[in-house]
Amino acid sequence: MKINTIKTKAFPDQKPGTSGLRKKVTHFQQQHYLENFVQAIFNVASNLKDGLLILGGDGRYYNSHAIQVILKMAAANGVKHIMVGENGLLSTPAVSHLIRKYQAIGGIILSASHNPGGPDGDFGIKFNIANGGPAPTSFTDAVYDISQNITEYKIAETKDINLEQQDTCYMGAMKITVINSVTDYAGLMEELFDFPKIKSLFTSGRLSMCFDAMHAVTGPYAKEIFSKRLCANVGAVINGIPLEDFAGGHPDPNLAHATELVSRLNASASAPDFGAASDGDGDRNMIIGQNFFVNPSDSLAVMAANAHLLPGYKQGVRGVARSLPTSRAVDKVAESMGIDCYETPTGWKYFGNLLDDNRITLCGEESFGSGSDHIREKDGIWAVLFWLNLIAIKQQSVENIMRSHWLRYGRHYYTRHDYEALDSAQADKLIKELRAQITSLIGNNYTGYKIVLCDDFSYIDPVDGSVAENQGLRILFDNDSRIVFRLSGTGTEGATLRVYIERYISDPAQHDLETQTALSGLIKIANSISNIKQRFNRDAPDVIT
Ligand code: VG1
Ligand code: CO
Repeated sequence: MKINTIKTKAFPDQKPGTSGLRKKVTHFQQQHYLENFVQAIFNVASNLKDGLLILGGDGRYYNSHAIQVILKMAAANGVKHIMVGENGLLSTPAVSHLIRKYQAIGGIILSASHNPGGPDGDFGIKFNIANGGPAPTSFTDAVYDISQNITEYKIAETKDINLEQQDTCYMGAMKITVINSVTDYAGLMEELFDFPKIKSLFTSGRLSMCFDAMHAVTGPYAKEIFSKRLCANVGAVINGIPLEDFAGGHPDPNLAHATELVSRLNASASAPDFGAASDGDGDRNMIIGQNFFVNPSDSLAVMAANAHLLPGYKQGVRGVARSLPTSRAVDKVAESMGIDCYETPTGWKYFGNLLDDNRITLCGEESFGSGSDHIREKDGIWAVLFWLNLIAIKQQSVENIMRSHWLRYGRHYYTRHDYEALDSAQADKLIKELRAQITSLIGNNYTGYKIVLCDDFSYIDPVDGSVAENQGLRILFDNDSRIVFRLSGTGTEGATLRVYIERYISDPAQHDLETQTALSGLIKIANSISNIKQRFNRDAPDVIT
């Protein structure tokens, strides 16, 4: 096998964001762009030499091409063994599991998650380390540094590998195993949840479900787990065939994008009892009931309060964690259980140390992500199974489970307003100006709301002492309400400003308000503090979740 050393020049924009390097497909298609970044990964993860690498992606456009390139570069860089998903498919949680199960050195996941795909869509690449979790900032910074000084990369000159069937072959000295994308992951789920109990919900006709795979990676996982192993109703999985362009949609499981699922759940006559969706790479989840939406922050709180009822968590919950912008619903549960609740910056990588150090069992983010110590990623199908198992135990609807939770702990009304494709310089200026004035806001009074704390969130990791600064501007009011401003680290067009708004109401008589109405006072305050509408000449957010 011939190994070529190719001369290249650095690209200035290869700094990974919240979750890997994410750019337009056309950007990745520039000559050497993908190769430079992959070489930088191999340089930093030098222990991949003589070790195992897990490789797969969400099936979006450019996935197959990138996999062949990475295989050839891995062979040229001395990787000993690669396990790759059949047809190049592996969900993010499945990669995390495979890394742990087979003691791999790491994994490469090709995905831009919930961003649209296709030739004009987005592509992305993430690296996960030996614990199964996203590489920490120290690793991604090192990759970026190398990418800025790169002059050459190594690649084998050989033919493409057939990924269409499970098989073992060699590329030079490197072993390649094409594995079933689903089997190991489905096995793990069977260990955590009571499959016979969930199955009896379906076979006795007590529950029907609809899972929207959004033409992304979870289709094969959902069919194997929900339809085959749990015998769910006919039509339990929709949009279950992964497509390179996700049929033109955003594979983003929320009310704005999972519209087919939502209309099915709201069609009174024939509506299934339980609805769920996952994103491009299978790590996010949305849970809904008939005409009822479960806010992801609430979902985490419900999980924390009930995990001990489920087989995989019967030892109880050691502690919980949530990202800064996630509502504090889970804090209430932790408080009443007398366990620790950690507040971290946005992105799953910040949960890794807490999980490895056995400080937490469950963690989650407002962005439709929840997970546990079973792997080191958020996990969409896992969350769906968690809810199904809970329904089987409680014999209650999604709505009733949520309402009884509010009754006990109070309700956190919550919304996120996204302003997309803003001029980056203007968006940076807004954040800078807010940061400069933020402490002077303490004590300000708005009708019914008094500001008691304002800061730019910084986090000191309690396990390794690493520091993450400037993670979001937070404004806390005396009645437990909160506003957070931050810029997205996953967008590929200009800047996306996220405004997170939360209001806590314990009085059950007020648990039936429409969310945007309940939050209207705070929405006005957020705008008057930041002047978003005037600054960017926008009437309304682009996406409300
Ligand atoms: C977004 C979410 C964040 C999540 C990240 C990756 O990041 O807000 O909570 O961890 O996406 O999720 P940002 O920086 O755009 O706000 V995924 O499903 O893309 O791997
Ligand atoms: Co995702």
